[in-house]
Amino acid sequence: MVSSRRDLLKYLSLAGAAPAVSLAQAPAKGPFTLPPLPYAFDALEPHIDARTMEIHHDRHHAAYVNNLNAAVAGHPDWASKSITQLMAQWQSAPEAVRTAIRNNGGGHINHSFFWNVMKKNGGGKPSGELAAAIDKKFGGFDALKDQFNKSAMGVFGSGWAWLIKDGGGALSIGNTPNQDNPWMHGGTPVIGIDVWEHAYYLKHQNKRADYVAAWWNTVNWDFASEQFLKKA
Ligand code: MN3
Repeated sequence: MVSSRRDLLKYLSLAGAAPAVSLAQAPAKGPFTLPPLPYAFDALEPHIDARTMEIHHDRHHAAYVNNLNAAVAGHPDWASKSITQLMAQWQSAPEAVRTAIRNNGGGHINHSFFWNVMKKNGGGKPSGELAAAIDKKFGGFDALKDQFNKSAMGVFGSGWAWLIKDGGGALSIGNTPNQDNPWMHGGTPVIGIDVWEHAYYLKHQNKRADYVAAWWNTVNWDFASEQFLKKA
């Protein structure tokens, strides 16, 4: 039992561990890098709190990047692929690193997308061609929200809910477990929400529905429209 700080330092020293543990992630060494958050940590307040954003970006996303770089180290053919190529091809990765590429590559691309699908003073409604496509497919924005919320609430454990454009341009709503994502299945996400508890627990504890409801106030519909209009 370690009973004091001095004992702890002695214990860590004896165990060969570094006595000072920095909470900040070391810069990634490898082909993949952590993109900066495109706004301040507190930009999404009060809907998503600054502390959650800081931990989520600086630690969780950083860890996915570091672990992805570690996974492709020693596999130059995989280290040279883009993140979307990794997602499309992960099942043919060497068995020793396949799961690491799936989970950490997924974590990297999902979070890179997630930061951009939110913005300060976001929310409101989609417009233009995206709004027209949503009306046609779902019968209106409220119906889309209802179906998307059900999908987000239907994730058992950790995962994501998405509005997806498939290769033929059709919209659909679906969810994925863990860090799996539409890029793995040939789709393009239009919007997506992280429903891992780390995305909301500090502010909303176990109340995922409250977080999902708050999240709609952050959506960057301009970014969503760009994704929808992208040529496959
Ligand atoms: Mn997350």
